[in-house]
Amino acid sequence: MADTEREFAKAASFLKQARRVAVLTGAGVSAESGVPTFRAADGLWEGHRIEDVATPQGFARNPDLVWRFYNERRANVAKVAPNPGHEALVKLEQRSGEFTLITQNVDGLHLVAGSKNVLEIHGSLRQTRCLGCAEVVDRGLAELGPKPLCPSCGARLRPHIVWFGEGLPEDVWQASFRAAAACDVFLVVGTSAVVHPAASLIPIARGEAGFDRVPAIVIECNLTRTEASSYADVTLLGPSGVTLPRLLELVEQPI
Ligand code: BV8
Ligand code: ZN
Repeated sequence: MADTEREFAKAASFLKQARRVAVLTGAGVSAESGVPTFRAADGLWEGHRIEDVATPQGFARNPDLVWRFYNERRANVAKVAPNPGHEALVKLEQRSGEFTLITQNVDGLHLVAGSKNVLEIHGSLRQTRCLGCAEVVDRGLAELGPKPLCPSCGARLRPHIVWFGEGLPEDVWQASFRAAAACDVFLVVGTSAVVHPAASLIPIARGEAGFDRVPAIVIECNLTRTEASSYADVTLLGPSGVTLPRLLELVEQPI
C-alpha cells in the first residue's frame, strides 16, 4: 500500500473508532468554492490592509471603507456554494456520536452545506451588531449601507465579525474549548493555524498548553504543512475538496 494510502487508512480507522469528533476549519476548506483564503495575498486582503478593514480602529477611522469591504465579501459569498469538502463534513457529522464543527470562516458555507453543530468563532458575514443596543441580527447577504443603521435604536451597525484585537464571543469560545478538550479525534482542515486563540485549540486537544487530558488523535488536511503539522498524528496533503471525500469513503466502508 502506497504511503499516502496508508495515511488515509490510518486516519479513517481513527475516525471509525472515535466517539467524540471535533473539527477546526479555516479558509482553505472554502477555497475550492471560490472564496479567497486569508493569508495567500502576503498580508493584503483583497487589496486592503488588515488594519484598515479588520480592526475596530479601522472601523472607527473609516466605517464606509469597512462596509464597502464587507459588502463586497457578502456579495461574493452570495454567489458561491459549498464544495465536496463541506459535504464530506456533513456526512462525518451524521455518522459521529458527538460532533462539533468549529470554524474560523465567516462565509456560512458549513451551514449552507447542512452541518448542524457549527461554532462560528469569528462571527458571520450574514450578521450585524448594533453599536447602540448591541442587537445581533442575521440580515442575509444582501448589500447593506452605505451607512447601515439599527432599525431598533437608530445607532450605527457593524459587521458581527471578530476583528483583530477583539475577544471571541465568550459562549462560542467556551463551547469550542470544551469540544477540543473532550474529543477523541480532532480534525484540522484548511487552516494555517497562526491566528489565536483559534489555533490554541490544537494543543488543547493534544493535552498540552497546560491542559491535562489523554491526547486526542489529531488529523490535519491541508495543501501544505502548517503550524498545526507538528501536533498531527496524520497529515493528509491535498485539496480538502478531494481529501475529505476520500477519507469519508474509507470511513464509510464496513470494518
Ligand atoms: C484576540 C475575521 C485579544 C475577519 C479573523 C497569540 C499569539 C499570536 C498572536 C496573537 C495571540 N493572541 C492574540 C493575537 C493577535 C491576533 C492573531 O492571532 N494574530 C495572528 C495573525 C498572529 N489574534 C487576535 O487579534 C484575536 N483577538 O486575541 O484579542 C483579546 C482577548 C480577550 C478580550 C479582548 C481582546 C482575534 C482573531 C480573529 C481575527 N479575525 N477573521 C474576517 O474574516 O472578516 S481571522 C482570519 O484568519 C479569518 O477568520 C481566517 O479564517 C483566519 C485564520 O486564517 P486561516 O483560516 O487559517 O486562513 P489562511 O489563509 O491563513 O490559511 C488557509 C490555509 O488553507 C493554508 O494553510 C492553506 O495551505 C490551506 N488551503 C488553501 N487551499 C486549500 C487549503 N487546504 C485544503 N484545501 C484547499 N483547497
Ligand atoms: Zn440598536
